[in-house]
Amino acid sequence: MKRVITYGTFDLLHYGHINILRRAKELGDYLVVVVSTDEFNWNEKQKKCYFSYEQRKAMVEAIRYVDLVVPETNWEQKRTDVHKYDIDVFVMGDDWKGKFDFLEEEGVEVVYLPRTPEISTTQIKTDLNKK
Ligand code: C2G
Repeated sequence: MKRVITYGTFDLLHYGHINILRRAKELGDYLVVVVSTDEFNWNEKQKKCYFSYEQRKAMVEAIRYVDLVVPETNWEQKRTDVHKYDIDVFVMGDDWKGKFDFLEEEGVEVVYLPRTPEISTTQIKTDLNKK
């Protein structure tokens, strides 16, 4: 049983998110998705989510590739999460390339996957504001 983990906000869930979750699951048998809480998003990423953590959690849980959704409350938890959830592979989009290589020290394979171009939550909001 190869266990994969990935992190994100997943606000205004879109096909770019689905693409990375599908590819992350293809790297193993079990996918843990760590979704940023509202407080973490606001305090650490200056992101104001449209959907609350509970709403974003429910949507991510509904995705066929996802096996478990847990909260992300701080930047530091990755080092312990990979042991807590017995992770083999850590996956992020390549906008994070290099940022989490330290997790290899914890015996985890670190994989950065190409982002889906042209789509982002910011782009969706911008386009909707134009209408
Ligand atoms: N993503 C993607 N293609 C897009 C948009 C997003 O592949 N067009 C990927 C990102 O690279 C990331 C995941 O989808 O791996 C979630 O993206 P966000 O919800 O924007 O998450 P982010 O704000 O990057 O938070 O501790 C890590 C952070 O929680 C990551």
